[in-house]
Amino acid sequence: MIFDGHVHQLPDIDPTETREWLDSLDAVVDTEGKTRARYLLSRLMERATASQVSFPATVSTPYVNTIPREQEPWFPGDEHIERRIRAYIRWNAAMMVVRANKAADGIGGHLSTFASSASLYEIGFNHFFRGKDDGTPGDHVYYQGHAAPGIYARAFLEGRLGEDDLDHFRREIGRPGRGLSSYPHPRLMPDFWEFPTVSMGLGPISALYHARFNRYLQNRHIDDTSGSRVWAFLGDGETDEPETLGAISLASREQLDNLVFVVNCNLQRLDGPVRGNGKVIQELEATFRGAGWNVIKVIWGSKWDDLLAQDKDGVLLNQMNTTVDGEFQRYAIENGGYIRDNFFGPDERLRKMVADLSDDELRSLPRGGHDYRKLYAAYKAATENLGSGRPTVILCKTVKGWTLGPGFEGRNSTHQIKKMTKDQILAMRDRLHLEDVVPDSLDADHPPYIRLAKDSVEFQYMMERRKALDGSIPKRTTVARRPLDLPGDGPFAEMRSGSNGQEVSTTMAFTRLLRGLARDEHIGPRVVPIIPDEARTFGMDALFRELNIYASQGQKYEPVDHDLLLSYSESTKGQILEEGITEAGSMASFIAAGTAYSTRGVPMVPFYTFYSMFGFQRVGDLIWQAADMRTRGFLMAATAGRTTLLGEGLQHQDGHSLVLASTVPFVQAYDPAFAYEVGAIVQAGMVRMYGGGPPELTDVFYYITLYNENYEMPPMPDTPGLAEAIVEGLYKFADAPAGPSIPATILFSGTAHTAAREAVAELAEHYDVAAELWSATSYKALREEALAAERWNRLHPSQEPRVPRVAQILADSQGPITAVSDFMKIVPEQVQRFVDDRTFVPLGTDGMGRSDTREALRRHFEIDTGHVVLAVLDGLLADGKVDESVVEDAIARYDIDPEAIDPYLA
Ligand SMILES: Cc1ncc(C[n+]2csc(CCOP(=O)(O)OP(=O)(O)O)c2C)c(N)n1
Ligand SMILES: [Mg+2]
Repeated sequence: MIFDGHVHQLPDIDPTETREWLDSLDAVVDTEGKTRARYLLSRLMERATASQVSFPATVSTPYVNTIPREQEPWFPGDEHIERRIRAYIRWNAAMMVVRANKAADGIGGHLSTFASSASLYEIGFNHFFRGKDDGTPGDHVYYQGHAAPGIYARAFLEGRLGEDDLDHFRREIGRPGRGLSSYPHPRLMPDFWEFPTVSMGLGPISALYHARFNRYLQNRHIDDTSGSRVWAFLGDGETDEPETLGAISLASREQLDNLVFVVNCNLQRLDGPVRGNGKVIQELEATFRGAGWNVIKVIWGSKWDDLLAQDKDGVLLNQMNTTVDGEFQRYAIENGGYIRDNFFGPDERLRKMVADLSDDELRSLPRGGHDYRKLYAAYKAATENLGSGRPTVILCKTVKGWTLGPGFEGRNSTHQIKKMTKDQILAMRDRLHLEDVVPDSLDADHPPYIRLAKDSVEFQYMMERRKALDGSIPKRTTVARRPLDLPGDGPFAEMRSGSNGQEVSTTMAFTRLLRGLARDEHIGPRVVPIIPDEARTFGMDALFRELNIYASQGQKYEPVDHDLLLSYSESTKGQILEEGITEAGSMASFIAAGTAYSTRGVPMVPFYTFYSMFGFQRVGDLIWQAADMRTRGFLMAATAGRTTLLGEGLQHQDGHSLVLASTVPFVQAYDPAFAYEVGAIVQAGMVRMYGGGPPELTDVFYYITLYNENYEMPPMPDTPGLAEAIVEGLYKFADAPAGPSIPATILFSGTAHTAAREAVAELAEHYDVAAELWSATSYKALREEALAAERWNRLHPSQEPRVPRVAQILADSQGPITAVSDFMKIVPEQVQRFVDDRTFVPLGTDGMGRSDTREALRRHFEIDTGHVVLAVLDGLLADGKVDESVVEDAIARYDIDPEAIDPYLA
């Protein structure tokens, strides 16, 4: 590849010819100037491309529309009717926000985002977005979160929502499932919204991985996704987010020509300009082109075409190229005179070009993003791009607050304005030419919505268009097109049988389970193992050969380890999504797979296994989004525990993700100690999420810690009801040893079971204490059940109080309770309040991690055997069952330094 002058490193085989070309160029620059030289060079490059002379693409093109007027296709719609429909929708969208803020001051909502993007959506609704009414999943459209009022306004015009619905925008309480959520939230409006987008950046990255997951389904012959395009609408300010741009190279690498990003470049974000001193469209063009995307710029409306056609000297183009966005924003709010003087004024040739145009005409030279013909051309080009292997981004220049009037358009404050005076409302009406449907006498506190008669031409047109495109959207459905059978018991039976003397970790056990499930005749192909670049850490590289790594283009090379049994095997039909080092991307894949039951009617079972430290902490917002989106699947938090993961230190050792997990409703968080616990939880999870049932039960996902410490996995005791107890969060693991006389109770989770078991033996031998052992698999589950009971009791004072399950279970135990885990103390403390008749001593790993051996770390964080013994005795001291000397004896026996620094502070 020859680039940027590096040609000097190659031999020149004909210096005379080279000289001639260079001299010609010099002559053009000298006599006709740089603009002409640039023009000629561009023509040469065009010709080279046409002659298949490969040449690296430039990263940016001039500041004009990518599609020239002469290449615009015929517009098949009825311009007039579409303009009317757009005006009605613009009106209703604005009025619903105005009315909402009249009814409830401060309730919020946004006027200007949709105002700038109405045409971007309407072109899609009338001509491109495919619905689901033909029984296929249609297109997957990610609407920009702040444009939600416009989407509701269209649904209203189509008759899907009523006036009362619009009046409950942002007032959802008391109307279960019938309020209109502030933004797209499937959790709140499960029959309407599909994709949450409002946390900036999450929409784009999710859309991108969704397009990729569709290809995965296609290549693996699980579902024909060829009829579905993924459209993602985003703001130009939103492209500041690393999630928005951070994954775009994946889209070209994976040849996702089923993906279209539409960026609403209104040049503004919340506080002010996106790039006041630069040009966001040019910057984005360079970024996307550099990443291999097909970039379509829609900058200027049709009226500019005539001017550009006159631009013989390139002065207009030069002005377009050199005017910065901050100045363009200014032109959006100034009058025609200002534009004449400042944009066209400085150059006589430019001024002459617009001499025939009035100030008003100058002022209304529109931007491309408000020109439906230009937009139609761009969208059509994007859809015809299928087969090129290139994803498309359409960069549309718009005015923020367009048609809302002078107080809104292009103003820095426009994003936040939610109210309109009567004059502003009437001005908007006039601007939209709605005088015939909105009277002067309107009540500004309660401006009317425009509703269409069913026999009006606009209604007929709009509905006919949607019918031709397979029905109204957005619409979320959960009809299983390809149902899933639950797995057989085989893989779980293996978990229950224990490791027969072998020392293994729960991670290794889980890998066996995963392999078993992937081989299962019922659900095997539906299992989606997802791993960021960490399979070897988890011992999952064993699956590479067997399940293969998904690679859309197969494996074009012989892997370096081809002669090994566990070689790095990629294939088009590969099952594993080896995502590389991107936890955000892996989460986006998890969401795409875990929502396929709805987006495609094809339930898939993702197991995303990752470094637990880089889960909730790193991509917590995506996990929150997953919960919003009703994702189903398993998040497997490997290398869990602040002390179990030795050596790696502060930035790796996770002792708090379970605390973070406790903040997300619908997350089923577990901290299992043994393989059979992992098996029981996964098996129950399968049944719960994929076995049918009401959405409040099925629409959850699991968070399960996995450890890398090896020990023997005991077989599952055949106690009746044990599997259910594991799922509920707590069960008795071992009775107290016979002999000693002072009862006590120890709860353990995960790898802390070793210290707990050793402590039982020590307590019996040295302190006459008979401690029983309980495995606490989920404090979150116990707490949530207890909170529900507590709430019920408060609300039903005269009825028999419910006893929280954790209290019922622990009523069978005796003595003070010591709870130990490799996580922070606040994890077991979640249940402490509900057993407050008992002394409760939590032990945990509060503080930042550090590198050392497990023994040293557990001593440091005070969760080793000696500390468990000490904690039990301390509880007994509080209960008056032993005296201080006994506790002091333990401090001495286990060589505990009472003056050691508190690990939380160290
Ligand atoms: C992660 C995140 N940070 C901040 C916000 C708050 N916020 C809402 S809208 C907005 C500005 C959006 O600007 P842009 O993307 O250009 O959208 P538009 O101009 O079309 O409204 C910001 C910062 C958010 N929603 N999400
Ligand atoms: Mg913007």
